[in-house]
Amino acid sequence: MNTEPATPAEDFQIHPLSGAAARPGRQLSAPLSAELAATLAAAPAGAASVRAVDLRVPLLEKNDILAERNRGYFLGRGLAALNLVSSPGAGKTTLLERTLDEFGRQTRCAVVVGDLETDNDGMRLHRPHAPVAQITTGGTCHLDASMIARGVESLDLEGVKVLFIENVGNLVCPASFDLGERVRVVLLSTTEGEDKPLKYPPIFKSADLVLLTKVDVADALGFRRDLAVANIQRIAPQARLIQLSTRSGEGIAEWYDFLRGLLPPR
Ligand SMILES: Nc1nc2c(ncn2[C@@H]2O[C@H](COP(=O)(O)OP(=O)(O)OP(=O)(O)O)[C@@H](O)[C@H]2O)c(=O)[nH]1
Ligand SMILES: [Mg+2]
Repeated sequence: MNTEPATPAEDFQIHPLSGAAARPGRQLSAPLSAELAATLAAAPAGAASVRAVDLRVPLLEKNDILAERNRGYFLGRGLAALNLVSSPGAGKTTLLERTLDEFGRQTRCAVVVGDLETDNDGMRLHRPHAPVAQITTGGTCHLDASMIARGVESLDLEGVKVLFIENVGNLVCPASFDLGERVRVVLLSTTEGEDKPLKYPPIFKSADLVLLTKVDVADALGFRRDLAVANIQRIAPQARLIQLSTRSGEGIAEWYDFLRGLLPPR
């Protein structure tokens, strides 16, 4: 069960100066500091103190416990679980469609796919030979370990060797949420620009594998692959890097080799 407070999109607006999201009627800093100043001024000298409480900690601790449970479950079943994260539209579903049609013919795969709304991706990924579960988070910007546990429960995992988890398209929120995966795969597409690893480092720092996707259109876009590679290697030196295009097929064999490397020896 998701314990995060629901925050419907309509509750947010874009602050015109900072570009940050703020709730209507409560601007980001000025009224808050005025409130604080009034509280401090009203309190007798030395009686008022301000304490920052990080409310995310208990939520993440609970998630980490559930993620370890998932990891043990996957390990026990001999299942390699991969968590695919990226900004919206980087090509996760397209890559998984092709992967199920090719790699998935020899090796039984399953998918859990998360989106804010719609089951479009689940429908795209539906194949008779690959069980798929769609999770709609209804506003939450990432999957969490309990959602995965429930999604997996609904699947027939008999004979499944590889579980793909397609996370909600978002380059920020999924970084903090371990799902119990063995491999975290971060996709960066050429349509996003070379600088994204520098601007959104946490997700890249948590990657085991970075896929630079849509390289077929790199030249047309004036996208500098060398610069993107340098940025990825600077922020995520721990991660393996594969440049690929699901459309042209470049790098796809390397992706399948990577997947085969996760399978237990025969
Ligand atoms: N040129 C090119 N386009 C691609 C490639 N892969 C995906 N696309 C296109 O990119 C768009 C988004 O692809 P999706 O696979 O839906 O992206 P996604 O990451 O699953 O998107 P969300 O689930 O919404 O986050 C689609 O129009 C795809 O056809 C590729 O290798 N080359
Ligand atoms: Mg998708």
